[in-house]
Amino acid sequence: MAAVSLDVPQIMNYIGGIWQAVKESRGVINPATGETIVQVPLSGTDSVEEAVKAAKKAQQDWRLVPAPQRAEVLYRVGFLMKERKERLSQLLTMENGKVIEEARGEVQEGIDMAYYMAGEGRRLFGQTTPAELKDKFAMSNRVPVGVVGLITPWNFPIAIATWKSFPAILAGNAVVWKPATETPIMAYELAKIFEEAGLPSGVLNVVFGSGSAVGEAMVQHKEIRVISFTGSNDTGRSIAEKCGKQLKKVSLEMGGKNAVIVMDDADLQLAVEGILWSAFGTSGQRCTACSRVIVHEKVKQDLEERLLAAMDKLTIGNGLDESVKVGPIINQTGIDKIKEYIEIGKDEGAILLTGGQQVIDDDHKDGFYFAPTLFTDVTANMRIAQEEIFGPVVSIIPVKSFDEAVEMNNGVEYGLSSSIFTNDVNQVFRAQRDLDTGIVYVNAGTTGAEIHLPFGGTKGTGNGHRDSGVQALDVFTEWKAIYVDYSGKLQRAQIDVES
Ligand code: UN1
Repeated sequence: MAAVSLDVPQIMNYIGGIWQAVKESRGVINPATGETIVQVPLSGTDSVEEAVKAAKKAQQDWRLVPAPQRAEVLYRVGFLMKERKERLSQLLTMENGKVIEEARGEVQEGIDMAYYMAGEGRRLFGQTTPAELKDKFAMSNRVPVGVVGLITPWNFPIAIATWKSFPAILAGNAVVWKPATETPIMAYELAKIFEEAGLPSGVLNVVFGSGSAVGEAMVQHKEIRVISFTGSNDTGRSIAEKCGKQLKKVSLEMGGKNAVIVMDDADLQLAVEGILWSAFGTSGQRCTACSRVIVHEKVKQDLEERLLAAMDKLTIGNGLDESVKVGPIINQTGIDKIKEYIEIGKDEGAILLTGGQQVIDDDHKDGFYFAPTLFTDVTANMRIAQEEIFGPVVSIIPVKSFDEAVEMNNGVEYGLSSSIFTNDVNQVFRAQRDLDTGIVYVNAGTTGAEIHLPFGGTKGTGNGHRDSGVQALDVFTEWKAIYVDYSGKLQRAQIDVES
């Protein structure tokens, strides 16, 4: 299956352009096989200190490099990623478990982001606007904030890293990045690509380690002026509190409890395909994964039967095998959390139609596999209808009308993604207006965001910021307003205005 291997036995930090080993490390497990594939450094706060120093120094020059030239580096990063797409994809499957087709999609998302953000090097638009006084010029533009801290998750170890690092670097910042310890290979490969693409030393610094050591040191560091985080709700909230005390800008991208709504006029077979792809792709370990199906009662039984038939055909296994549709869960802790929710669902009175178990037969016993699971007759207030499970578990919730479906969709603490299957144009337009999520799909599942649109959610999913899209630049820049008075005399705004 795997044709590629890492060219180092141990992953190293990348600080000030130098690859550095640290004393402590931990094994990284391939979730499909249980094998240790590489060692990841467990750095201390001293590494963060060093990375911030290197970043601060490098940023002084980097901010003065014209943005179109900064963009050249990103174009080269994109080319190199494209050249290595297959290698990166296989390594991604090995460390994260997602099936190879999805891994290729994720790497492509990073390539897209490189080209898109590189294009921003010739835009980075500000505004010019009339001034209220004669012989006076007014404009605004974006300036980098300085040193920014990125904390990225294991479920999209390369795409999310590109969503954050590319706009940060393009805008003239220097970066200190803590990737998830479960998936350091993508970070190592991306840092190597940046190095080969000619990024000046110190503009990107990668420090591997735990959230409690490295993450905490980044959040508390005075010189890091922005933290951009994707991960769990609890960690995000705690980061926000700490950043709030320091008046540090923080961008949070957290959980979801995303629903597919299936109306009674929907193309049911299409809905089944959309649900399958968005619920069981990445084994449900996406912030955007569908974990609720809100279905009109008239088509509930039909939909259930079709879903069960389709789920029966899903092959579970090592994602490097092209025929496998559902890969492993990231680790045993992930499995345990899913198991806990299965019990909660049963206790709450939901009906388990299929799945609900870890897969531990001879072919799967060394990895961490969980059977695609379908609950039905779930009601709004059950915990399985409210809380993020991060696994291949879907709850069917019957409703009687469009209005009830919208209310059900919105009645959760999260607001990342939603979807509706219907052929009624009036329902389509009402849905896109009324579904309280940052992303809405019509006649498609809840996953598949494209990188040139803003990615993020309402309510408990985040704190109002967006990853990717041109909006990502708002996280990594400050707005500066500039007034040039060429009248040769003192002109006082608001006072010397002729009326
Ligand atoms: C995530 O789940 O954290 O829209 C990111 C999607 C992908 C990105 C998901 N393009 O599902």
